[in-house]
Amino acid sequence: MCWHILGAGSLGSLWATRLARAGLPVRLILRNEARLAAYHAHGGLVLNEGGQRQTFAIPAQSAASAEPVERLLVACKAYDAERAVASIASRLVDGAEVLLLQNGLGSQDAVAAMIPKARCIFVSSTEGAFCNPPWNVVFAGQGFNWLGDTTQTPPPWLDELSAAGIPHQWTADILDRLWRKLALNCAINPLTVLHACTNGALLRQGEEVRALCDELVQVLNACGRPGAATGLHDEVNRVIQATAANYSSMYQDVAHGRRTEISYLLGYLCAKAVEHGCPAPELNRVRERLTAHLVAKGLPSD
Ligand code: NAD
Ligand code: KPL
Repeated sequence: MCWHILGAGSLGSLWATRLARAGLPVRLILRNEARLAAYHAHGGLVLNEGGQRQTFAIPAQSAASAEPVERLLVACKAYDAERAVASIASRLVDGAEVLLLQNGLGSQDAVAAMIPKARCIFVSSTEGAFCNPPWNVVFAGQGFNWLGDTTQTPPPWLDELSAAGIPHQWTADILDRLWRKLALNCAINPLTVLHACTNGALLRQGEEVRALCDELVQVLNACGRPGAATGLHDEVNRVIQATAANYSSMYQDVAHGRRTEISYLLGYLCAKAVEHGCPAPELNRVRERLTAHLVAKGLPSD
């Protein structure tokens, strides 16, 4: 069965090139004819891994193609996922498998509601990649991919991921994993933007980090996610230390003038806090400061 990849950016290209390298059938779905022409002019995707560059002439098509889609990896940003899936929804066969790679929460449910006949599988990824220049993906950080859905039954094709060297594990508690990553991102990323600093420099903002973690634990518990709340502050400190020299993904988005995924991180969390009657003054204050910061920079605040 063919892997269709919707969104040939950083993670989409990283998955596509590794699947293609393993000899698996892959098709890129690009937004429109202009993107398709640009891709064809480039002649394929380049994977840059450990200083080695390899080009893969992966077949591509635009969203307007009529080819049926049985297995789809959605590798767009959270704010683009719903519109991107809508653009190919009529091509999905009944029972199609749709892997959702988006960070944060909220976009997955929106996509799943739109395609009720598909099996939506959520992915939480800690791998790191960036594209520079376009169609050239740099594999920047080893990580892991947790996959899961509501049926709890692993799909039979996980061995294809093993063959492609994509580190992964099926998990029965994918939502806890997504909530946990959301909480880590909410504790670290906004502060790195507001203090204009590396993750490691947050060690000097210990009180602020602790206050956020305390509230995050309360919200996670109120939302029925105690598994994602356990030991959160310790893990946040471990991540800050382990990634001390790095700039968070949100810091990098802002630094490059790109839209952030704030609505699917702090925005989602603060909305859930309201829904569950859980006051979260610190989290709301940080969200407001971040929103003002984005507006001042001329960036979307949603
Ligand atoms: P990206 O911006 O590099 O790639 C997204 C791609 O989707 C772009 O090429 C864009 O043109 C394409 N796209 C947008 N709308 C489209 C449409 N309608 N049709 C077709 N293509 C469309 O983003 P990314 O860094 O790969 O991130 C994807 C998701 O993975 C995000 O939610 C991100 O937070 C998450 N993530 C990324 C990394 C990483 O290292 N890059 C790590 C972990 C998680
Ligand atoms: O995932 C991250 C990011 O930068 O988005 C870490 C390194 C965990 C910081 O929150």
